[in-house]
Amino acid sequence: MEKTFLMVKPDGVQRNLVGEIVARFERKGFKLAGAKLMVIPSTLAEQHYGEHSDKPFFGELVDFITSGPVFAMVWEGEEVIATARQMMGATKPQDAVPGTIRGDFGVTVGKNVIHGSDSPESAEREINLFFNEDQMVDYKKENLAWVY
Ligand code: RTP
Ligand code: MG
Repeated sequence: MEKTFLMVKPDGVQRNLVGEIVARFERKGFKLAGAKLMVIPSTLAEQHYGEHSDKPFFGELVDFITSGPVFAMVWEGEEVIATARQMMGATKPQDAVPGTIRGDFGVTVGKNVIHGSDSPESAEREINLFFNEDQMVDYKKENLAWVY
């Protein structure tokens, strides 16, 4: 099953949005495969955002993402990579449609609450950067016959 890397950014953690964001992916029907609260070391931040290393905002981006705890997650499900990007909304909050996470909570492009892998290649790369195999859990959702 497809997996993606999602992360509540430092602004989202500061604004108490971890539960709200986790709840959206749970309600959608995706499965949480790994999660941890962590402060990203700058070497990891530079690797994670390596594709932006020549952009003028790179320094700011690395400073921000390392400025406080993030909530890093692996989510699993059919087409989870593209679907999570839809649920996140556009990078710039002014372009993000209401109902999306960034549309509902994002304030500025630099503080846009959530990160999500943008392709299968990024997802594999980012999951491997942030999670060891033993930090992810492979399990089945039960058939909840005892809920009535
Ligand atoms: P992310 O990687 O964080 O999930 O965001 P994204 O794919 O929607 O956007 P991306 O193009 O990968 O940009 C990464 C992050 O860099 C910041 N950014 N700042 N000042 C600017 O013009 C600017 N442009 C991008 C944003 O925080 C964006 O999420
Ligand atoms: Mg990106």
